[in-house]
Amino acid sequence: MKFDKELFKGTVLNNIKTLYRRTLEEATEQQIFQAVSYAIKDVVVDNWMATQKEYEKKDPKIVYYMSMEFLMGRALGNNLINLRAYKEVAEALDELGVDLNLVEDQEPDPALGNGGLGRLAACFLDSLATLNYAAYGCGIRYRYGMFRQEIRDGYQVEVPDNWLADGYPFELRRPEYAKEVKFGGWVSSYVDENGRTIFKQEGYQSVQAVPYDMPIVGYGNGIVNTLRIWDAQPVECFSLDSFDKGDYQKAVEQENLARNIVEVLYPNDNHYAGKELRLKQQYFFISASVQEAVDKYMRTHTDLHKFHEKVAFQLNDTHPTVAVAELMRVLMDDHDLSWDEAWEITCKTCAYTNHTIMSEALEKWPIELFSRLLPRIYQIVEEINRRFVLRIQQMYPGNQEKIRKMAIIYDGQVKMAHLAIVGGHSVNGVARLHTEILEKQELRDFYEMMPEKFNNKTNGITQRRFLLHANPLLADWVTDHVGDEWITDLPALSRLRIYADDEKAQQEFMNIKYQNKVRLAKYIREHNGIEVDPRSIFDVQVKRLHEYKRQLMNILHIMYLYNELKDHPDMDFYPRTFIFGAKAAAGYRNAKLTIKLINSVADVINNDPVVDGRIKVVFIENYRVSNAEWIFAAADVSEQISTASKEASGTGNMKFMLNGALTLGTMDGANVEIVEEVGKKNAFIFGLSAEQVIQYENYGGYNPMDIFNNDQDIRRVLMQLINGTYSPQDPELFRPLYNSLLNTQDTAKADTYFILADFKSYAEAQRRVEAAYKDEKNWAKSALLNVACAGKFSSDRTIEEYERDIWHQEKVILPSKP
Ligand code: 26W
Repeated sequence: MKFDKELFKGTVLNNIKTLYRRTLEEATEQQIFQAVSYAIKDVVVDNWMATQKEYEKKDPKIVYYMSMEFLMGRALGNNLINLRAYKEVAEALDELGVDLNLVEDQEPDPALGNGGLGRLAACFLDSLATLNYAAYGCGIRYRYGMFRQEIRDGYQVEVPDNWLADGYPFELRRPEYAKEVKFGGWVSSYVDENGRTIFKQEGYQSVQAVPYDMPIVGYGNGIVNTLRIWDAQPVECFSLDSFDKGDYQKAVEQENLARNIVEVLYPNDNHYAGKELRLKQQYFFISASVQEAVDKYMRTHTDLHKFHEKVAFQLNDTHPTVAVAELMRVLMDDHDLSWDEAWEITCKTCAYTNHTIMSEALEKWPIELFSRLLPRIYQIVEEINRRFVLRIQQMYPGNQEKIRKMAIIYDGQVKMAHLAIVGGHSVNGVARLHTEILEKQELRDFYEMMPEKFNNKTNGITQRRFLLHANPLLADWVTDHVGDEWITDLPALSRLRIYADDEKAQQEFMNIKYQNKVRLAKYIREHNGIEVDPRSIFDVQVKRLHEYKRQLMNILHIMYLYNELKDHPDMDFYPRTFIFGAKAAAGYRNAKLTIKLINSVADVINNDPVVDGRIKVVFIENYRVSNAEWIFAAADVSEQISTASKEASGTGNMKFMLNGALTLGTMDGANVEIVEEVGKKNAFIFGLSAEQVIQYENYGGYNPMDIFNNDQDIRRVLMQLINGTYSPQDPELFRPLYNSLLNTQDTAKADTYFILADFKSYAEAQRRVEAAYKDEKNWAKSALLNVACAGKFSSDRTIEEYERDIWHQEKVILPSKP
């Protein structure tokens, strides 16, 4: 971006004047944020129009990334980074006496996602734009995003996230692209003069889907793609007219439907709840997106048979899977294609990404609900199923078991994963191990029937946000040493290897880490009122709270360390700050209780004079993208301790690595590939392997009681869960956590995540961490090597693999690059 500083300053001042009738001195920080954002938007919109014009001219294939979640995080700083204008703008604002960091801090985090899957979608949009690919993100404009987490008396309290309260400067309403979406009613059919059966949905309720566009700025290439999120409006306000006709009831219902549908993001991560409104949300944004994709295609093409040459739908987990049936409906009912024609196009257009093997996450809609809400879609799914079952019978004659396991509709349920696999040409997992488990275990029957569809796409993250923006000190240091190619070519980081043994480099590197720890310590002081020592080891676990991620194992180990310190107050002990950040789904009892436990343990340990500050436990409230950036930059140890086989990939692990933290983890998800890149010596690996875990599971679990009875350290820690050590007012408070580990009635239900089985191995790995940190030079070397070896984990690499194997897009280069 050719940056005219004086012009920019003038625009900001003028924006404050026209938006608020104020001078800079009179404006609030929020008003300054708005004024600065509108000044930047002005530049972005020019590039946006130029990009879309070039797309019209070149007519490239377009990817539609369909996702119920986009965890974008703040846009202002990111847009400045990608416009390559961050430093200039910071300077210009400084001359006006304004601190860009404080301005950025005024932006609400658009948190239209839960965790990994939503953030991955955001990283992918960044990479697609940066790599010159024409793409849309398609999603929902939730009025309330991920709840804000407050901690009161150690408990999580959910507060609504009204992210639109002050107006969001980077969105653009596009009423001209509104679409009607129909729910309920019935399907009537008749045969027309050509002998074709025509289907018509009647007696339905509908809502108007109105898109809002957000610009997705590519890094330094002038490209601006679009995130299109749909708002819902009543089709028509109910009038006296409908009142007179007795349609009053229906009119009110339609208005309520529109109001409810986009009201709130479901805060469940990895847990299917089967809520009717959730299915409405899914069909709402998918129907609108599919209709628009077809309309857009038809504006410049005539032959729908070549649709898949110009359009790809990537389904982000099964949540958008009704797209398969909706595309069939639009092609057949609105555009007169035959079943076979429509089916071929649909299969060639759709592709599905699986993000979890947790069985409680599988979407299986009761046919009663599904057919009532989406009668025409249900008909189509039934026909897809009928034809698929015929195929199964042909391939495995007489094998009823195969039908039971593979049918799309079975047992009164519509199985969305099966629909996604059958209705697309590609199925991918998100890390090598995860894809192997899909092929060998979870989706084995499908893999045997159609192995050609299966492929792996190991996840990645965008270095623009998670290094360049999050960690400016390290970013500058890296650029000084190996140039700035890494910003768009992360493997270039490998040039840092030659500095791994360089003592000066090691010292500079550790000094940067120290400064980032000071920055985080300040944040913790301001937000938690806890004083932490930046010279201690920052040992961090930040991610959604889930039993399989084993935050419980982490805090139990801290309880064990505390016992050690109490027994041996003079023992050799390197000071450690344990940092947690995690939101629990609102209805997830054990997850919420684990948060309470962490805070209760923190209270006791942080205030015990015997500990004398050698252990600090901090729970960072309201973990989200914006504070994550500071946390990754400040971490020494990255806790990636899921039960092996359960974490599909993980992406936080990559963000830590890129910022020079060492992984303490199991051989799970992408940890396997991280260790492969950086070497076992530069990570701390422990615990059961995925294979061992699966073995146990297939043979009826294991008995944690054996461990409890034979290991006095573990026994003591578990007793402390139920003897009031951490809850003197209510010794029974943590009983449910204790029971989850030692359910004495049914061993198959005890410790399903193998916490006791892995505990000793984890404690031993933690001792290795401590020993390693004491050897400062070696630690610095390992940390530096982690950065140097992070090249593989850019989402740029991931996207190029999707391109090579699934999407096959051509790049669009703008004639006049900025
Ligand atoms: C139906 C409820 C529900 C909601 C969200 C089920 C499943 C989900 C997501 C698939 C959960 C999720 O975010 N999975 C994470 O996806 C990341 C990106 O691929 C992976 O890195 C994580 O390992 C995986 O847990």
